[in-house]
Amino acid sequence: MAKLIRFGVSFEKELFTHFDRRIKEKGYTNRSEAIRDLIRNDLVDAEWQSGKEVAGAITLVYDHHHRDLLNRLMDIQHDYHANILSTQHVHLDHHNCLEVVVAKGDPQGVQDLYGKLKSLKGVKHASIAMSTMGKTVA
Ligand code: NI
Repeated sequence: MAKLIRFGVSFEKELFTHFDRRIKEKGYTNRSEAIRDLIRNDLVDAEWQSGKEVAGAITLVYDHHHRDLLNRLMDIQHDYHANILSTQHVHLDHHNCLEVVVAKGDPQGVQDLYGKLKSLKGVKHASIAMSTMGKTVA
C-alpha cells in the first residue's frame, strides 16, 4: 500500500460548510477521499491539457435510419483506428442506437475524433468521459 502523508488544510467556515454538505450528498463517508477525488480530477484535466497519453469513452445516440450516417460513422472510425480500442453498438429501440467508442492516445487525436463524431447530422446526443491511463492518479 502507498505511504500516506497527512497535512493540515485551512478553510473559510462557509466554504467548509458548503463542501461538507456537498460531499455528504455525493455519498462520501470521509473528507479525505472527497479531497483525493478532487485532486485526481484536476490531475486528469492536466493530462488532457498537457498532451500526455489519455484514455476515455465517447458515447453517441443516433437514429440509424438517418441517410448515410452509418457510412460516415464508419469512415471516421477507420480514419482514427489508431486511437480506437473498441466500439460497442447497442440497439436501444427500433430507431435509436447507442454506441460507445473507447479511445486512447494523444488528447488532441481523441478530441478530434469526438468532434467529428458528434457533429455528424443525425447524431442526437454525444458525450465524452475524459479519463486517464491511470499513471498519475494513484
Ligand atoms: Ni443499432
